[in-house]
Amino acid sequence: MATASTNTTGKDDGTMENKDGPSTEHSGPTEASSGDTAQKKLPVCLIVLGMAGSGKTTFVQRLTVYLHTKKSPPYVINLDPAVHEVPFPANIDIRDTVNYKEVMKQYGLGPNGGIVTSLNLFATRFDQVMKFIEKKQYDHEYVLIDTPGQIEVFTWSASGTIITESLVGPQHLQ
Ligand SMILES: Nc1nc2c(ncn2[C@@H]2O[C@H](COP(=O)(O)OP(=O)(O)OP(=O)(O)O)[C@@H](O)[C@H]2O)c(=O)[nH]1
Ligand SMILES: [Mg+2]
Repeated sequence: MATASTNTTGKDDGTMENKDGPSTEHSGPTEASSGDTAQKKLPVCLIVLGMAGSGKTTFVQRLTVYLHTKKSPPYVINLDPAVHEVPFPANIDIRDTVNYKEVMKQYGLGPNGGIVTSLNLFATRFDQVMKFIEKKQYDHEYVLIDTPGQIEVFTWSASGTIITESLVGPQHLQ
Protein backbone atom coordinates (compact mmCIF):
# COMPACT_ATOMS: atom_id res chain seq x y z
CA MET A 1 0.00 0.00 0.00
CA ALA A 2 1.11 3.52 -0.62
CA THR A 3 3.12 5.47 1.87
CA ALA A 4 3.55 9.14 2.57
CA SER A 5 7.11 9.14 1.30
CA THR A 6 6.03 9.01 -2.33
CA ASN A 7 6.63 12.10 -4.42
CA THR A 8 2.94 12.23 -5.31
CA THR A 9 2.42 14.12 -2.12
CA GLY A 10 3.41 17.68 -2.68
CA LYS A 11 4.09 19.83 0.34
CA ASP A 12 6.33 18.61 3.10
CA ASP A 13 5.75 20.80 6.09
CA GLY A 14 2.94 22.79 7.59
CA THR A 15 1.85 24.29 4.30
CA MET A 16 -1.21 22.21 3.53
CA GLU A 17 -3.50 24.88 4.92
CA ASN A 18 -4.59 27.48 2.38
CA LYS A 19 -3.18 30.86 3.23
CA ASP A 20 -6.09 32.61 1.56
CA GLY A 21 -8.62 30.99 3.84
CA PRO A 22 -11.20 33.05 5.69
CA SER A 23 -8.75 34.30 8.28
CA THR A 24 -4.99 34.65 8.33
CA GLU A 25 -2.55 33.10 10.78
CA HIS A 26 0.74 31.17 10.38
CA SER A 27 2.49 33.24 12.98
CA GLY A 28 3.74 30.36 15.06
CA PRO A 29 1.86 28.19 17.45
CA THR A 30 -0.97 30.41 18.54
CA GLU A 31 -3.01 27.96 20.49
CA ALA A 32 -5.66 29.59 22.54
CA SER A 33 -4.53 30.64 25.98
CA SER A 34 -5.75 28.46 28.77
CA GLY A 35 -7.83 30.64 31.07
CA ASP A 36 -9.96 32.34 28.46
CA THR A 37 -10.68 29.28 26.42
CA ALA A 38 -11.99 27.07 29.17
CA GLN A 39 -15.55 28.28 28.59
CA LYS A 40 -15.32 28.44 24.80
CA LYS A 41 -17.03 25.75 22.78
CA LEU A 42 -15.08 23.34 20.63
CA PRO A 43 -16.17 23.11 17.00
CA VAL A 44 -18.59 20.52 15.73
CA CYS A 45 -16.94 18.53 12.94
CA LEU A 46 -19.33 17.56 10.18
CA ILE A 47 -18.15 14.91 7.72
CA VAL A 48 -20.45 14.93 4.70
CA LEU A 49 -20.82 11.43 3.26
CA GLY A 50 -23.05 10.14 0.50
CA MET A 51 -23.34 8.38 -2.81
CA ALA A 52 -21.60 9.87 -5.85
CA GLY A 53 -23.54 12.85 -7.13
CA SER A 54 -25.90 12.94 -4.16
CA GLY A 55 -25.19 16.62 -3.44
CA LYS A 56 -22.41 16.57 -0.84
CA THR A 57 -20.39 19.40 -2.33
CA THR A 58 -23.51 21.47 -2.98
CA PHE A 59 -24.58 20.93 0.63
CA VAL A 60 -21.17 22.00 1.97
CA GLN A 61 -21.21 25.06 -0.28
CA ARG A 62 -24.73 26.10 0.77
CA LEU A 63 -24.06 25.49 4.43
CA THR A 64 -20.86 27.53 4.17
CA VAL A 65 -22.78 30.45 2.65
CA TYR A 66 -25.49 30.13 5.31
CA LEU A 67 -22.99 30.08 8.17
CA HIS A 68 -21.26 33.14 6.73
CA THR A 69 -24.59 34.99 6.80
CA LYS A 70 -24.94 33.94 10.44
CA LYS A 71 -21.50 35.42 11.15
CA SER A 72 -20.15 32.00 11.99
CA PRO A 73 -17.84 31.13 9.10
CA PRO A 74 -16.94 27.45 9.16
CA TYR A 75 -13.50 25.88 8.73
CA VAL A 76 -13.88 23.95 5.48
CA ILE A 77 -11.87 20.97 4.27
CA ASN A 78 -12.06 19.37 0.83
CA LEU A 79 -11.14 15.69 0.85
CA ASP A 80 -12.10 15.00 -2.77
CA PRO A 81 -8.83 14.70 -4.71
CA ALA A 82 -10.58 14.33 -8.09
CA VAL A 83 -12.92 17.32 -8.03
CA HIS A 84 -12.27 19.89 -10.77
CA GLU A 85 -13.58 22.91 -8.95
CA VAL A 86 -14.30 23.43 -5.30
CA PRO A 87 -17.21 25.87 -5.05
CA PHE A 88 -16.39 27.07 -1.55
CA PRO A 89 -13.32 28.64 0.05
CA ALA A 90 -11.48 25.61 1.41
CA ASN A 91 -9.12 26.17 4.32
CA ILE A 92 -7.54 22.82 3.51
CA ASP A 93 -7.76 21.16 0.11
CA ILE A 94 -6.44 17.63 -0.39
CA ARG A 95 -5.54 18.62 -3.97
CA ASP A 96 -2.82 20.90 -2.63
CA THR A 97 -1.14 17.92 -1.00
CA VAL A 98 -1.89 14.90 -3.19
CA ASN A 99 -1.77 14.85 -6.98
CA TYR A 100 -4.57 12.45 -7.87
CA LYS A 101 -3.53 12.02 -11.52
CA GLU A 102 0.08 11.28 -10.49
CA VAL A 103 -1.17 8.74 -7.98
CA MET A 104 -3.12 6.97 -10.73
CA LYS A 105 -0.05 6.95 -12.99
CA GLN A 106 2.46 5.95 -10.36
CA TYR A 107 0.43 3.08 -8.94
CA GLY A 108 -1.24 2.04 -12.21
CA LEU A 109 -4.71 2.69 -10.85
CA GLY A 110 -8.06 3.61 -12.32
CA PRO A 111 -10.14 6.55 -11.12
CA ASN A 112 -11.61 4.82 -8.07
CA GLY A 113 -8.34 3.25 -6.96
CA GLY A 114 -6.70 6.64 -7.48
CA ILE A 115 -9.17 8.28 -5.11
CA VAL A 116 -8.83 5.59 -2.46
CA THR A 117 -5.03 5.70 -2.62
CA SER A 118 -4.97 9.52 -2.59
CA LEU A 119 -7.08 9.45 0.55
CA ASN A 120 -4.78 6.85 2.09
CA LEU A 121 -1.77 9.04 1.34
CA PHE A 122 -3.49 12.06 2.81
CA ALA A 123 -4.58 10.11 5.88
CA THR A 124 -0.94 9.40 6.72
CA ARG A 125 -0.55 13.14 7.19
CA PHE A 126 -3.86 13.84 8.86
CA ASP A 127 -2.05 14.68 12.09
CA GLN A 128 -1.02 17.91 10.35
CA VAL A 129 -4.65 18.69 9.53
CA MET A 130 -5.56 18.09 13.16
CA LYS A 131 -2.89 20.57 14.22
CA PHE A 132 -4.43 23.22 11.97
CA ILE A 133 -7.90 22.49 13.32
CA GLU A 134 -6.60 22.61 16.87
CA LYS A 135 -5.07 26.01 16.25
CA LYS A 136 -8.41 27.32 15.03
CA GLN A 137 -10.69 25.33 17.27
CA TYR A 138 -11.93 28.31 19.24
CA ASP A 139 -12.41 30.50 16.15
CA HIS A 140 -14.97 28.30 14.41
CA GLU A 141 -18.23 26.78 15.53
CA TYR A 142 -18.19 24.29 12.69
CA VAL A 143 -15.65 22.29 10.70
CA LEU A 144 -17.19 21.07 7.43
CA ILE A 145 -15.56 18.22 5.55
CA ASP A 146 -16.51 17.37 1.97
CA THR A 147 -15.63 13.85 0.84
CA PRO A 148 -15.29 12.05 -2.51
CA GLY A 149 -18.25 10.24 -4.05
CA GLN A 150 -16.64 6.91 -3.23
CA ILE A 151 -18.42 6.34 0.05
CA GLU A 152 -16.47 3.10 0.48
CA VAL A 153 -13.34 5.16 1.07
CA PHE A 154 -14.74 6.03 4.44
CA THR A 155 -16.71 2.94 5.25
CA TRP A 156 -14.18 0.30 4.17
CA SER A 157 -10.69 1.74 4.01
CA ALA A 158 -8.19 2.58 6.70
CA SER A 159 -8.08 6.24 5.72
CA GLY A 160 -11.74 6.76 6.65
CA THR A 161 -11.11 5.23 10.05
CA ILE A 162 -8.01 7.33 10.62
CA ILE A 163 -9.75 10.55 9.61
CA THR A 164 -12.98 9.97 11.51
CA GLU A 165 -11.26 8.68 14.64
CA SER A 166 -8.90 11.66 14.64
CA LEU A 167 -11.86 14.02 14.49
CA VAL A 168 -13.85 12.10 17.08
CA GLY A 169 -11.04 12.45 19.59
CA PRO A 170 -12.57 13.69 22.86
CA GLN A 171 -10.96 17.09 22.55
CA HIS A 172 -12.33 17.71 19.05
CA LEU A 173 -15.93 16.66 18.92
CA GLN A 174 -18.77 17.50 21.18
N1 LIG B 1 -32.38 18.77 -7.66
C1 LIG B 1 -31.34 18.88 -6.86
N2 LIG B 1 -30.10 18.82 -7.39
C2 LIG B 1 -29.07 18.93 -6.56
C3 LIG B 1 -29.21 19.08 -5.17
N3 LIG B 1 -27.99 19.13 -4.60
C4 LIG B 1 -27.13 19.02 -5.61
N4 LIG B 1 -27.75 18.90 -6.79
C5 LIG B 1 -27.14 18.76 -8.12
O1 LIG B 1 -26.63 17.44 -8.20
C6 LIG B 1 -25.39 17.45 -8.92
C7 LIG B 1 -24.31 16.83 -8.08
O2 LIG B 1 -24.09 17.64 -6.95
P1 LIG B 1 -22.75 17.63 -6.15
O3 LIG B 1 -22.94 18.57 -5.01
O4 LIG B 1 -21.58 17.85 -7.03
O5 LIG B 1 -22.75 16.13 -5.63
P2 LIG B 1 -21.57 15.36 -4.89
O6 LIG B 1 -22.22 14.38 -3.96
O7 LIG B 1 -20.61 16.32 -4.29
O8 LIG B 1 -20.90 14.60 -6.12
P3 LIG B 1 -19.51 13.79 -6.11
O9 LIG B 1 -18.52 14.61 -5.37
O10 LIG B 1 -19.19 13.62 -7.56
O11 LIG B 1 -19.82 12.49 -5.43
C8 LIG B 1 -25.11 18.91 -9.28
O12 LIG B 1 -25.54 19.13 -10.60
C9 LIG B 1 -25.96 19.69 -8.30
O13 LIG B 1 -26.36 20.92 -8.85
C10 LIG B 1 -30.54 19.15 -4.64
O14 LIG B 1 -30.76 19.29 -3.44
N5 LIG B 1 -31.54 19.04 -5.54
MG1 LIG C 1 -18.52 16.45 -4.48
